[in-house]
Amino acid sequence: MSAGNKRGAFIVMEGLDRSGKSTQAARLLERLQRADARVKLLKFPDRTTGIGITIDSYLRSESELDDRAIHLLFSANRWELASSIEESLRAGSTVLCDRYAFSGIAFSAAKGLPYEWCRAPDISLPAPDVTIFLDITPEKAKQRGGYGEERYEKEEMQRMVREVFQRIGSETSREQRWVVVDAGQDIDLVTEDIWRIVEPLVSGVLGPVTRLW
Ligand code: T5A
Ligand code: NA
Repeated sequence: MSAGNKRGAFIVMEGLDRSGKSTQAARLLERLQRADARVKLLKFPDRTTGIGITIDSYLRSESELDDRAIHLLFSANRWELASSIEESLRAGSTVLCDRYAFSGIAFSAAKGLPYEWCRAPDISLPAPDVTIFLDITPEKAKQRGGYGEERYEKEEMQRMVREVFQRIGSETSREQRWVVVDAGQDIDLVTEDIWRIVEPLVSGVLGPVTRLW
């Protein structure tokens, strides 16, 4: 994988809480590094920025915020990093992102905010070349360690979130691909499924970065 003037691929991992995004993102990072690709791993929410600290406090139920206000903060947290994502892609780095705008819509719409309203603040963010949706039932996700500590980690909420994710997937264009992976499988099988999606993407030539939505 020689760099040349080739731009980097933008890969997003999405899924319910405990679907295995962070585990798989770490494995993919390592594999891409071994394959000699320059790669950056990001995670949203980025809890380290000023906005991110406010989001973190909300998620831990240490503070309350209007549903619309927190939605806009999640989006602003992505906009804080949008230009650096684009710069990295242009410089030839692969950008791997643990959650993105799709989570923004899924969780807020699941709370009852209008779907179209939820999409609006993320219009024209850099669009991923592929979104890998780690699909798992809320029942199975719940059996994994630590479920139940943060605000949205309740089975009924996760069920609604999954339905919105399914709608998002069905509306995603062919250019901005949405690929579903069975996240209920053994960890190594999930890793292999993901690599089969990513390998051709990072070794191929990509057109210009597109925009949401
Ligand atoms: N949110 C986020 C919004 O509302 N709006 C937004 O715009 C955004 C960006 C925080 C919350 O914020 C919401 C969504 C979330 O509710 P977060 O910090 O990403 O988001 O929190 P989680 O998604 O919950 O992160 P987790 O770390 O809990 O889940 P992961 O990353 O999906 O799962 P992971 O990899 O940590 O794995 C969980 C456990 O399962 C095991 C792991 O070892 C680990 O113990 N595991 C498996 N076990 C069996 N089989 C497998 N295949 C396994 N894969 C992993
Ligand atoms: Na969580």
